Amino acid sequence: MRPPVPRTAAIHDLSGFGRASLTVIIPILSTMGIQVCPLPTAVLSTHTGGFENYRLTDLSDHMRETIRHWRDLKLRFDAVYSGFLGSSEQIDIVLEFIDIFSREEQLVLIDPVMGDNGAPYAPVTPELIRGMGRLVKKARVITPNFTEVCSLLGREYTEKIEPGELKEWLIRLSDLGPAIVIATSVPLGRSERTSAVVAYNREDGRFWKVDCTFIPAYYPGTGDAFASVVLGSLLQGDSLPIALDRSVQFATLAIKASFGYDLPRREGVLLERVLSNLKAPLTSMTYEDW
Ligand code: PXL
Repeated sequence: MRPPVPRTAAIHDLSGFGRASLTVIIPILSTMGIQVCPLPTAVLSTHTGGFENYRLTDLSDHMRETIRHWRDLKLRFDAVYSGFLGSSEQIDIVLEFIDIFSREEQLVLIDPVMGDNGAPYAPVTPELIRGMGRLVKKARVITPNFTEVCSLLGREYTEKIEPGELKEWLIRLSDLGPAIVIATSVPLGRSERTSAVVAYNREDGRFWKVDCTFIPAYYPGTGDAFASVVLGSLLQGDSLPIALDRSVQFATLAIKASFGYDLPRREGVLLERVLSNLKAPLTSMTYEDW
């Protein structure tokens, strides 16, 4: 019998302080009615965005053992969702995971977490960046930010991109494997104060765009929140543009709920204040068929 609650494996790190990765992903997906089975890639004292001297323990061996145990248990997953990896050797572990647990109709979402604002995150190596290029081939959906789009295509980061060129880039990423490519923080730049989420679906050849309000603040973990809402929404049966709208609206609300307080940005958004909004119906649709 199909379980009444969709189940996802979540292959991300567990950062003890700072609201990123699993500490964001689990509450969001649980609130959206999705069972999350974490396969932690690394345990960190804090995430790496704005904290120095963080401690990172790579969990590659534990991941391999967990995969064996879950295979023996014959666990089934409606989705496989991966993000920040603790080292480049974990690319092959995630590929093995996808091979072993693949099922028809399974949603494989890879968030190729590597960097932001034109720079790689501190522990991200050139090998990991190359490996991410192999991993995204196995995904149905990928959710790179614009910095990660540039990395995956082997291009220099640019601060502005024209619509025609962006569309070509998304098609090239999709040609690598994923049917759906969702790029965030895209500097389409009618003004410096806006960015957009743009998605391409190879299956119907359509592009979608949602403009994002510019808030002059960067909070770690918002990419994890965004991708989690995309996954939860698609698993609930939403269309791609509705999933995009829900994700942008939730991430924007989370940032706005935090911005008015004089709190260190590195502590992340006040997720606990906004989680219940995930249960509310969308009040407006802002997507464009582009
Ligand atoms: O939010 C992405 C992310 C995930 N995991 C770790 C990070 C970051 C971003 O800084 O440092 C450990």
